[in-house]
Amino acid sequence: MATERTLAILKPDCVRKELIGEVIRRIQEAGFAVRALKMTTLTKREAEGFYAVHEGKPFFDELTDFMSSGPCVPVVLEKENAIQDFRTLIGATDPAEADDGTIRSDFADSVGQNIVHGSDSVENGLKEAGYFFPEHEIVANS
Ligand code: 3AN
Repeated sequence: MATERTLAILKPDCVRKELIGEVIRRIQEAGFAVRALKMTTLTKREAEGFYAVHEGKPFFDELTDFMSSGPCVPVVLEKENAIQDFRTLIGATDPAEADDGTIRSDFADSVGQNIVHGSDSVENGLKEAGYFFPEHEIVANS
């Protein structure tokens, strides 16, 4: 299996609930290597750029308001099969449908405020990591 890159974002609700450490602990325990990490507050425009694929959807304004409502923590992760394995670790978008023991099932309040983002394809993992980090800020080994 190939090593893949995924971009996680610990969303503003994760930061507000003081769950940064707990979520990163679960991510590392599941075997993901942390290659880059920072805390940043997105402007509304930056949130709109990141979620451009959802432009025009009814929840776009709510989503980008929320994502720019406070600090978030983007994290570049690598692992074999990272895209699928990360989505399994976080659970379904709607926490009410997420499997028991997943991050969203344990900590998320709603489909809009669901603690963590994960890339949905290998192509988007690379693209989304580049949205937050130039390649020279992504370490090769940890
Ligand atoms: P995922 O993050 O699980 O890949 P997507 O790509 O379907 O989910 O949705 C992108 C983001 O948009 C989600 N993280 C979620 O917070 C938000 N979102 C999706 N559906 C809704 C909705 N019905 N109402 C509010 N926010 C939503």
